Amino acid sequence: MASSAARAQIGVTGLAVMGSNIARNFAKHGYTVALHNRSVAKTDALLAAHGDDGDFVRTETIAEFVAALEKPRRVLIMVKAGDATDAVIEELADAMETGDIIIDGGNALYTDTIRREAALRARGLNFVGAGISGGEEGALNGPSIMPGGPAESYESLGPLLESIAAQVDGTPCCTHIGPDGSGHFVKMVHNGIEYADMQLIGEAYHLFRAALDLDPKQIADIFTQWNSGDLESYLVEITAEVLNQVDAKTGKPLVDVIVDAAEQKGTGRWTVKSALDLGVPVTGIAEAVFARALSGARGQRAAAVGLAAGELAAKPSDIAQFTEDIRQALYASKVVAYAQGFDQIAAGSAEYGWNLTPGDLATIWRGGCIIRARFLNRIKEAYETDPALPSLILAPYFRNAIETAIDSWRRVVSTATLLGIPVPAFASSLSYYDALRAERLPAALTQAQRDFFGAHTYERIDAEGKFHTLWSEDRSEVAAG
Ligand code: NBP
Repeated sequence: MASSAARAQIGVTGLAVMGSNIARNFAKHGYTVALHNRSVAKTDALLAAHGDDGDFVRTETIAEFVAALEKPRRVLIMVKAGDATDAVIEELADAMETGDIIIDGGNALYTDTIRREAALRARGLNFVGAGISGGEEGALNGPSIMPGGPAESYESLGPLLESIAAQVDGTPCCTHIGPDGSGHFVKMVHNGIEYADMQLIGEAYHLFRAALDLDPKQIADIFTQWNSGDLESYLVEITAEVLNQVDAKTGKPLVDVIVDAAEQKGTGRWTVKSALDLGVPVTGIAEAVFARALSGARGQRAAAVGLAAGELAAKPSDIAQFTEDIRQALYASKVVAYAQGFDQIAAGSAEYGWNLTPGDLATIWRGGCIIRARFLNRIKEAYETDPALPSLILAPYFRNAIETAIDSWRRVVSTATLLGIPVPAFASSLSYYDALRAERLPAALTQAQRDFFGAHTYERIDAEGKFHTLWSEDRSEVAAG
């Protein structure tokens, strides 16, 4: 620790778990880090516990904090998203100068980032909304970082962020995403995909228990085995660890003593709301968000226990075959969830004029973040081969993978249905796939109905233009103006 001459290369304000760990990560990489927190106690606690990690500058006020930084100043805000972020930005902006850079590393809603970037640009300041994934462990040892904002600011900021990010095959899991809110938008969709991935893993686990009567330890062994194949990923790895955990108090598997009501902080919901606005079907993510909501409706669920199940089928007798079916269903459904997430990113990019590069995202999600997976190498390759892929599902690798998985996928969804086991994400992903590949959809009927009650018109398969049937007259067809 040293005096507060203007020598710190980066400042971090907001020293709760995320901010502290990122500050330590910068310090471990040889940067001098100015520290600030609203309540000084957190700054001192960090210095007491980890002051030896590197060169820190302790500050108490925003004025001291800003004065401790080299120009152009770079300040990373790691406070609670929402009003707290606005309050901190306001205080900082008053103390900073033209050309300085304010980075918001919190989980901001991307529309807030768009608003903040425009307001700060008007004041001559660079604002970078940076999505950061990887939780506290990632923050300390290498997160995946998704910085948006002005490209010029990345010239000065990029090398710092890239050095503290996770590295995969020598490539940092950090790149400039695009203008204004694009970094937080992409982080939001990343979190949506994370919701879908977790839900799919949950459904696989539930099938093992309810359809095959396996216990958590046996299921942990299966996930461990899966983690050495195509499904290798952080979430599959930690699932095995979680399922192996025994509760010290009862001696039961920990998963059996945890209340089965999933909570959510909101980024999954944001993803679905944004997808609705953009008109992108992110069915896997939406099912995951709704599945958490349903699990949380504890009163309703308690009242509904014992409702008729109907006649249920016999459980699968070939455990090895059904285990393989579940693996294939998980993989195929995962491809759908990612395909939908990438569609949403493409739609957001078009809507806001961001010009995003999907392959870059697959590259920086390969390490550091919660959805890191072997599979992302394949997505990276798919977009490198064809940056304009209409859907990830159409990339040869994934097309073939689904072709291999399709029979298993159908067996899993139909077996689950016949056993009364809910698999909303597996089933909706399969329906999405079937709808995407269908030559005709019932949407023609929808259009006719809309024309019937609202004269909303329709297009014909054999003529240009819009048409309307005179439903309440002689039912002849007229060209619509
Ligand atoms: P929290 O989200 O719990 O925020 C606590 C920090 O915000 C403390 O430093 C607190 O200061 C500060 N703060 C608050 Br609350 N209100 C403030 C205000 N009005 N003015 C100034 N400071 C204020 O911390 P976290 O879990 O470390 O997360 C930080 C950010 O990173 C969040 O936006 C979060 O969404 C995001 N994020 C978290 C994770 C994760 O895994 N936890 C992952 C990725 C991103 P105080 O000490 O004085 O109360």
